[in-house]
Amino acid sequence: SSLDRTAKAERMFELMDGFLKNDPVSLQKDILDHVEYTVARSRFSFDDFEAYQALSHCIRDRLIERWHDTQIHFKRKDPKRVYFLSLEYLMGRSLSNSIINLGIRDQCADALSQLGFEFEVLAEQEGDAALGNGGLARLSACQMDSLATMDFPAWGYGLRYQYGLFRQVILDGFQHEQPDYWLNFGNPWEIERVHVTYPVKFYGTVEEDISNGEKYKVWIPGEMVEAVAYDNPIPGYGTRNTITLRLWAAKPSNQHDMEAYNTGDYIDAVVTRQRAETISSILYPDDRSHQGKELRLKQQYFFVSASLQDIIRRFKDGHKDLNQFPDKVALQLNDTHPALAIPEVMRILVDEERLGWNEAFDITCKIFSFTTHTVLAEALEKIPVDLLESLLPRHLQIIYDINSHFMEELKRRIGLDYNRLSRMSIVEEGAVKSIRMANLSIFCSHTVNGVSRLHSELLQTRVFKDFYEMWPEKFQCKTNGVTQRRWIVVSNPSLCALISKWLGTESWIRDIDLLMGLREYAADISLHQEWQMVRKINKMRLAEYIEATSGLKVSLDAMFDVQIKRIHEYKRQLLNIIGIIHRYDCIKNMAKDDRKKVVPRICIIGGKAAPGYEMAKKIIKLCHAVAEKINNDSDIGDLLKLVFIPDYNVSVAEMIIPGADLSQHISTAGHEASGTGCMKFLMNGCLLLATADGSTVEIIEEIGEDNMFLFGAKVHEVATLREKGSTIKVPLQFARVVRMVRDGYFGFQDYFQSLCDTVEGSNDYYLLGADFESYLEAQAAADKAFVDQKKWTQMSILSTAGSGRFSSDRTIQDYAEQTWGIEPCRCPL
Ligand code: AZC
Repeated sequence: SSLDRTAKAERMFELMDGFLKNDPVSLQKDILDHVEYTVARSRFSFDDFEAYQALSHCIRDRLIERWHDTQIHFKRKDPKRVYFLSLEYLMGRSLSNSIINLGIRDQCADALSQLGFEFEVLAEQEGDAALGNGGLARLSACQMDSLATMDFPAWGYGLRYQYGLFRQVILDGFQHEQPDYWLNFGNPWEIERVHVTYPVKFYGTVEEDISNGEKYKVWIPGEMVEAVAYDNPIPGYGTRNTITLRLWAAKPSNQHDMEAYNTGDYIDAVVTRQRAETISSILYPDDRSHQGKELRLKQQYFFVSASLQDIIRRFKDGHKDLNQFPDKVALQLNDTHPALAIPEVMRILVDEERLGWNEAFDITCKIFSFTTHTVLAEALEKIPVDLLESLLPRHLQIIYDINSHFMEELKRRIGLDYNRLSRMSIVEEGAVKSIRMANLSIFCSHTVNGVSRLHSELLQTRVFKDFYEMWPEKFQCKTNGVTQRRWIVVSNPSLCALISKWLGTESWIRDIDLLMGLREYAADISLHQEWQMVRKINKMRLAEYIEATSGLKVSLDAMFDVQIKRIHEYKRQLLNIIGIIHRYDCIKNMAKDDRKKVVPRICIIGGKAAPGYEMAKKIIKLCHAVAEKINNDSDIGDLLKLVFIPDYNVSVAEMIIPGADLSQHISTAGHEASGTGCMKFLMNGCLLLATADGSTVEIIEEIGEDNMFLFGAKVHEVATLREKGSTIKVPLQFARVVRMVRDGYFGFQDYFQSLCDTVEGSNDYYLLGADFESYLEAQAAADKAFVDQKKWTQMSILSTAGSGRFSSDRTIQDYAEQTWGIEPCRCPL
């Protein structure tokens, strides 16, 4: 009986001696217990890594308590839930973030120092969880933090890749990729759920059956794989709420070919079984072009199928009527990667639950919302029909059915405009017949959004114009944001303390709008002094890192000028490098006296290139070749240095961003959907040198054009410039620098020719030449401002003060109200 159960639970709780305690002595005891029983080391001799492991388990225990309470609370309250479906999460490290969100940083530091360890040193032992490529994946991680902090009943779903994003190793200036087997040393932040498993089916045939006089389709699969859940607790800040990021791993299925075992080849059968695990073994490292790979499609469906089985099981535990599904469930598609969830929901509703087609489709369209993260046409996923037909035959039929439904509706509304019909169709005819996942997602979602205002407008006026004209009410904008917990509190503790001191409260960590309060003190001399001191400490940390990784000693008085992000032609790292060569050339040709006026710069570049992206790899090599020349030129001394920081990832970003004076966000206008790096720099008081692209347009509105260095063609000018092609006036200095590279000034003459080709004449698609003059002007303005440290510091304070709108808390609030229709569900303390 339930009374018995309550009594039993109470007795157990008594035995547990209540919840774990967070005073330093209790923490010490727990850490030592884990040294002994979990890590199995002697409590008299354990090293930093073992101490990190023990501490992590001690924190994990505390996360689990809150997480249990949260799940019980959600179950009891049964609110509408949001399920965030994303194939990528860039979580980085978990220890510091967890301790801060649990509110026990100081207690942990005390406990450790009494045991003879330093918290910072242990935190450095942790490797990054890099289950994603770039912006999209880090955004998912920031949004999970906000969902937890703001008490939303949310679940994240993803894949537990055994190999995360490759490690970048630089040899002789070239990028090499090495596998990231991140689970090598165990992962204390996940909990394996051996009993939460679902079968996932592939291949096979579709047959027809009749029951109760009605025909229906049955999918007879040819292969079966098991999905096992790994739960990663995500703690909120300033709340007991701790939500779940559930990642699926593939395991061989037990039902799998019993036949083989019976008929003989035991070894072969085991080896085949083992192959099932490859589905979740590796993250695809190209962030925007993975068309037509079977394994990728398998990953997508594996992920979608397991997640939906889990979601439906949870729904059915308490609800019978599937018509209530949309009242209880919101499914968020993070880009088109999980879009197979649409035909999968239809398949479940129609084939398994036996709902009528229209009823099922009505439910489907009420639950999905779709975010797109790009404007690049090549990033819009297409799945070859052949591939889909063999792997997921029933899904292909359903997609065709959806499309004919769609085409009928379109014809009713626009008539027989065949051009338009074929543009909008979910099925693309052509050399390779394929399925347009974006079109499917738009048609079947109740809302579609871009990730900045500019991007959302471009979706409406260009990328998805046809759709916007039909369903303007579907289109929304959700400007991205980043979490201040990780990007200030964890990564910049000195700035965090300073902000709290001047605002007289720590509440801004949950209520970011309070940062605006700093504006009042933007001209205050004593704040200036403290602000500069904090910046200096962070620059020192970065300088030490540079020296450790590259051997280069850099002066703290120089301007630290940073560009860190994936290497892409549209992001124009090449413009940065050409600018650096130009600066070098100018200094070389300067009279001794003039050199005194040069503002010394440390140019820092970091980022990975997709392994198959040749131009991006050449850009990395050029950066190294130029650095080699400049850094060894005694004539230049401290006036200019160029550093490439290898293996850029989340934890490297946490160290670089607080130490940057200036950061560059210089994509050709109309190409960066939003950009989130700029928001992290802004929060940390780093000044931006940027084009009016993506979210920088909104940053300008918040801090004013005077507080940043803006340059370059605007979106509406880009098309005209491109039309002009080779008749654009390109500054002589630009041509001169490109010539230097072509002529072998930096060596590797042959290798760089094709790179130079991309920026000359009508080839210069990203308009480096056209924007060059304006770029140099912005750089000169930055130099000028840097000399006036009072002015610079004021701009820096105003940047932080104006960054509130770019917190992911704001983004999530907007999604909750305008897209998902969910409300907070706060677990009592
Ligand atoms: C990125 C966009 O390039 C970036 O501008 C944006 O800030 C970020 O998403 C988050 O919305 N896109 C990706 O990382 N990947 C793809 C496939 O677009």
